[in-house]
Amino acid sequence: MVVDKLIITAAVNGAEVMRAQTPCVPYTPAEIATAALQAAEAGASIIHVHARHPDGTSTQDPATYQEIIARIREHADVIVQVSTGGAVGMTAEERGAVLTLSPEMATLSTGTVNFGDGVFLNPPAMIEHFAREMTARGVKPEIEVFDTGMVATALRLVEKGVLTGPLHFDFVLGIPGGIPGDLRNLLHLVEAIPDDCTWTAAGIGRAQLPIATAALLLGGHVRVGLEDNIYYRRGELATGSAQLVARIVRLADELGRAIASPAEARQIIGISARA
Ligand code: KMH
Ligand code: ZN
Repeated sequence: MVVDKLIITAAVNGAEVMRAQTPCVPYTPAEIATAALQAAEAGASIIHVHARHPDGTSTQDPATYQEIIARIREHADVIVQVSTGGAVGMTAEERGAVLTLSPEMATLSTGTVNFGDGVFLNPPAMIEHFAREMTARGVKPEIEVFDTGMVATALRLVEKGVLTGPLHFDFVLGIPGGIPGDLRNLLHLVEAIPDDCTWTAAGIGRAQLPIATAALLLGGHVRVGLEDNIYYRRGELATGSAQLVARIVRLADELGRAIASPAEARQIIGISARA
């Protein structure tokens, strides 16, 4: 098995984690950029971001995303991956507005799933609309998989010519309502995708470290960060996403996986080099 260098994605804030849970979650574009740059310095080559209002509530306002991207890219050549997932309850119009920026990369969830007490709604027409928009604008999608059927839906979009393969997947395990964060489930998802696809894995909460370690061993890539897990270990809050990235870098080093630079990450997942 030829194993690629390791792409680490830092999911620095998400839509749900609030200051009441951890003082370290960034809200403003300046705070998000600081967290992103610290994560990039620690070894992340992709930064997954959600825009927030200054009070921490979620927004999909393109101008806020534009400021976040500009602040990050001013200092680092990292891949900034915006969210089209937004927050539970947002309309398709709100969620998709960020694609008008033609970002380098964006998430694409390919199915509806219960999400804690809410429903993360992704009906087929919405998925296809976001997919077509990404293809038309040259945006690299990361297929967010919260449950098994979402793999097949994404592959059908390739068959239909709406998306161009090979796809890059993010297997998110451990959301209450989605596929549980257990290693057999990760293996099942990995075996469900074609060999030429790439994948990363994000374990939620206490599933983060075991899922990340398994992904390292299986030749996949890893996502960590405060969006998915606010603890460094049981009872000890992480100081930020960079601390969680740094732990993955150390584990990868012990396991013989070199870390991909942003340029190498672009090559591995098939993003054309930036001008
Ligand atoms: N906030 C979740 C409802 C994504 O970024 O694309 C959806 C989410 C997925 O976080
Ligand atoms: Zn997200």
